[in-house]
This record gives sequence, C-alpha cells and structure tokens, in this order.
Amino acid sequence: MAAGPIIVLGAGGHAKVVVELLRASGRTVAGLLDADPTPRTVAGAEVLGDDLLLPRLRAEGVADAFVALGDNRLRGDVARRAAAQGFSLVNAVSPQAVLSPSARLGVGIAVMAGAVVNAEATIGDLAIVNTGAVLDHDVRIGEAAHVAPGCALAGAVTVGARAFLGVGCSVIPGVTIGEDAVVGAGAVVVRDVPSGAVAVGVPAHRRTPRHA
Ligand code: JB2
Repeated sequence: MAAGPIIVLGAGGHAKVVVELLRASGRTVAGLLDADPTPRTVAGAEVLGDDLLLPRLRAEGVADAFVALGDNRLRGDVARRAAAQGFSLVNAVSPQAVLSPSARLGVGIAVMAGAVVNAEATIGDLAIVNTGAVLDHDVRIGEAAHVAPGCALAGAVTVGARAFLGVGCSVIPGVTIGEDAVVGAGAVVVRDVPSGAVAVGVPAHRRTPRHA
C-alpha cells in the first residue's frame, strides 16, 4: 500500500528543506501548518492554517506528520502534541545521505543531503543531522538535538538532548556534549561540554556569561 500524505508542521527555512527531502523520498506532502496561518506556498506546498487544524486533518485520514521546526525545544513540544493527537512521526532522510545499515534511527528525524552516518551510530527521536554533517562510528545524538551543516563528529561522541552544534564544528573522539549545550560555529571541541554550557573557539572553551 502506498504511504499516505504527510502534514508538515512549520513553514520556515527548515520546512522548505524538509518538503524537498520528503518529496525526493517519494512521499506526498499534504500541506504545512504554521503559527502564521497566512495562506502562501513554501517549496510548492500550501500553508493550510495553524496547528489547530491537526484534529481535522487526522479525521480526514492524514496519519503522518513531520515537525519541521529548527528550535530544538519547540520541536519536541510540538511533536509530543502531534503524537498525542494520533499522528505518526515520520523521518525525512535524503536519498543523498549515506547511512550505515547498523545505524539506529529514531522517529521524526531529519538527515539532509551529504550527511554520513557510520557504523552503530544512533540518532535520537526528532534530531536533525544537517547537510554534509559526518557522524562517525558509535556516535550518539540525543533527542531533538541539532548537528548543523558541515559538522564532523569523530567516533563515540555523545550529544545530549536538545544540544545545538553550530555550523562546521569538529568534535574529537569520545567527547560528551551535554543536554541543551551550544557549540559555536567552527569550534573544535577537545573536551566534554557540560549540560547547558556554551562552548566556542579553537580549541573550544566555555564562554563566560556576561553580566550587566
Ligand atoms: O508552535 C508552532 C510554531 N511556532 C513557530 N507550530 C507551528 N506549526 N509553527 C510554528 N512556528 C513557525 O515556525 C513560525 O511562524 C515560522 O514560520 C517557523 C520558523 O521559521 P524560521 O525560518 O524562523 O526557522 P526554522 O525553524 O524553519 O529554521 C531554523 O532552523 C533550521 C534547522 C533556521 O535557523 C534555519 O536556518 C535552520 N536550517
């Protein structure tokens, strides 16, 4: 039986990429829901309204959803609401990504073109592995984390839930990046980053909060 249409939540930059990925994988996009319900098209898909339309769409037989919101915490919250309303969270994986057969994938994940996911890596639910990111063997990406374009994570790196790794960062083998941590663009991470910390630079160091 052919897979049914997917409702995409979000209509910004991330949704634009996701709609193209889903179509490249042969899926049909039913439309988009956005906090701004102004009728418009994004990547050729129509914005149908806001999230209040979910129950009606479910009643009409739309069963699959993808939450295309780049904000890590919001993505998790909206995904939980959609799942509670009976939607299955599908994956958006580019046919141009390279995934090891031994990689373990959660649900609701996005893996963009050019990403490489090596042996026994794990990608948690709702995570984003963005364009050209490399996850070497045994890397673990936590729920709703985001590895931005061009990041390189060496073997057995662990990334906590909702952590954000900025564009082009590198992480040496075995390092743990805590939940809700942020790694700045281009940083080279050579030691663990605690939960909630911000690490920047080469080699990466914790940015000390500025006080007024
Ligand atoms: O609760 C919500 C909600 N809150 C904000 N539900 C739904 N369905 N939509 C919501 N939004 C909408 O998310 C906003 O109205 C807005 O249209 C959209 C966010 O769009 P934006 O382009 O600002 O960000 P994004 O999340 O699509 O993309 C970010 O993350 C990506 C991973 C950007 O930083 C991108 O550059 C990045 N590639």
